[in-house]
Amino acid sequence: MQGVDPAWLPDGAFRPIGTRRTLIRGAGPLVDTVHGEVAEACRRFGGRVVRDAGADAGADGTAYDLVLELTGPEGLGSEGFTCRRENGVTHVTAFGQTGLLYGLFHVVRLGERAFTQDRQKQAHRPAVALRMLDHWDNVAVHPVMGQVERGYAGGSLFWADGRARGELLGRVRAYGRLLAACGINAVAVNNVNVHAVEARLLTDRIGEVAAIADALRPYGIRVHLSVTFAAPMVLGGLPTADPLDEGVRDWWAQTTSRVYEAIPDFGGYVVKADSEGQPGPFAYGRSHADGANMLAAALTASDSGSAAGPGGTVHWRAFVYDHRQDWRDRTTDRARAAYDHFVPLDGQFAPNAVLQVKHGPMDFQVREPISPLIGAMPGTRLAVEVQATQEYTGQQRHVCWLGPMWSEALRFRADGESTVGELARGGLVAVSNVGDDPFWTGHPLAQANLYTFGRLAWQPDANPYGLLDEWIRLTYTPTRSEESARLEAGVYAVLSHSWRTYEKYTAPLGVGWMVQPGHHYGPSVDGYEYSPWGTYHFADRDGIGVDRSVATGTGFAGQYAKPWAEVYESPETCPDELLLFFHHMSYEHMLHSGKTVIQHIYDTHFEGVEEVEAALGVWASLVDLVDPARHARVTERFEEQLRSAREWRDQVNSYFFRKSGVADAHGRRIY
Ligand code: GCV
Repeated sequence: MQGVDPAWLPDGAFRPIGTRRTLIRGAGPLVDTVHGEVAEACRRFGGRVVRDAGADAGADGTAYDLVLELTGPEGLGSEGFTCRRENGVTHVTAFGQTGLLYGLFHVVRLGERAFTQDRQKQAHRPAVALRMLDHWDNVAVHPVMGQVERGYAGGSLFWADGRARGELLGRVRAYGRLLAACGINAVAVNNVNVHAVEARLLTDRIGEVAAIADALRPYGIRVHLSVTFAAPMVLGGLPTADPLDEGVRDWWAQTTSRVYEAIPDFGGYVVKADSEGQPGPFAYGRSHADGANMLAAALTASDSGSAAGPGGTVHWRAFVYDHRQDWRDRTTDRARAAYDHFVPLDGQFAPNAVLQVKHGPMDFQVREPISPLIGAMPGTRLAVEVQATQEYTGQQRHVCWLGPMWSEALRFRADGESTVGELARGGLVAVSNVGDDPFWTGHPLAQANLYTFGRLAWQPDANPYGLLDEWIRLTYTPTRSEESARLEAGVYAVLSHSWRTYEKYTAPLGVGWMVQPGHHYGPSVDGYEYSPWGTYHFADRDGIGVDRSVATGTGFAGQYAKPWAEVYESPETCPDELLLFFHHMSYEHMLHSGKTVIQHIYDTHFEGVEEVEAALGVWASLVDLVDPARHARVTERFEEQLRSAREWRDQVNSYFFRKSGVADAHGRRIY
């Protein structure tokens, strides 16, 4: 696609396939997609592809290098596949068409190795069935939040100034291709804050959603829609949106059935209710299970008989808290809210209702503990939500690769036994970081977050650093050269530690929220201290942090199962990086690291800036190896990152020096 960065699917990644002979066996629209991919690669590189729906592989006497075929069930579901290489043939089999597509992209990832090393038959299937991106895209430009809420990659791929971007449907298809190549299979096309224009996507504007679904379907991606709970009133003219009212239930059932007429494989609804001003069931004295189950029933009724496979699902967000808190009120703790609201409802949600939970109890800060809801609702399907768009992690102006953070969250064992697959039975969801920017993600290196998310959703216990290597190789060095090793090592050095670096120069030890209010970019230590948002650090002359212990604080630590409740309850056992999330500590308190809290703050802030300087140096040294436009874009972003990191360092260090009066042990410059 002209002028658009190929990201992790550059032409060169298809060379090993495109120079060889491939046989494709099977029929169906996604097999057509597979064929189209291979044919295009052969056109470019001179190989050959044969489409054969009947005969045995090789029966025509041709020696094939690659055979991709649909076969009978092997217990791998519609998305799984097997791959083996023997007697000079690489063989991919799948029961479902989507599995065959994923098998093709697996071969692309292997590159030359797919054709040079024998391998025993290996089965691959996703650990999590739903691997989804939520776009916070508005149809009409919102006066405060703009076209894309918390979007840092230009405009929306789907919408502009109140209309669907029909001219970009080719790009939407290319987006679907990128997503399939990292394993993502669902996209919600509009913001969870559903404003007046966006509400109509559900009814008279559903055709625009159907056009997006058509563009994504060839890559195995189903669309979902964010809807407003008040839709029966704002769209249907009913006097109420009470989920137990028969008229309201009928309205949802009929509306949903029209959605399925337009989009037979529609994925379902995403709902933000009773949250940050969005309407919800509380207004009618109903529970969130009542609300979710009403929509689940509408989706079940409408989907019965559809050939689309698993039915529609309602993704009901658990991000419910009081955003009009009085900062003087020390009894309310926002971190507790989701657990307090939802755990009593465990077991009451319909089978096709999924509770979508942010991975931390607050809101995508650079460091949070895992949400105590995860693992506490065994009778409910949960989806875990992470944020690829870097709202609180540098807004795609800073390099901040979030793979290790997500991996830590996904590896967390609430009770020491359950597995990620069980915890995320309802799926893994990321808020998308993509827009109409030529590099897709504004900062070209932020593509690594999207790729890593997709691959982790497929295999949550994968080593994130291995996935980073994979992304670098595909994106930067699909065709090996003498300089490949230098280029790969350089990009790896810039990205691999970048989350920790970002953490070092921003809010310390899990306390969070020291950002500029509203847009959330750049430092403001007291920016949220006297606000209604429930986001405080309580720094005074003696210490800092929020006491969330059971013994003397808000009791939040007690929401965890053992052993975590005990680990977090005491400053003696609480991990350093979360200490100020759980406890109010004196500046002179000695951390496990052997440093005091205040010295840790000074040291990490100086180190963070030094690490950005070093990363910028590494990036500069790659100038001869990286495409000039990509190199220039990253350099420009790095300059801003360095400016901003210095601002963070100086504001945070000066603030705590002035509060505490404790000098830096190394006598460095603090203002
Ligand atoms: C879409 C945070 C963000 C909001 C976002 C909200 C949510 O509060 O700042 O922009 O709204 O999370 O997840 O619903």
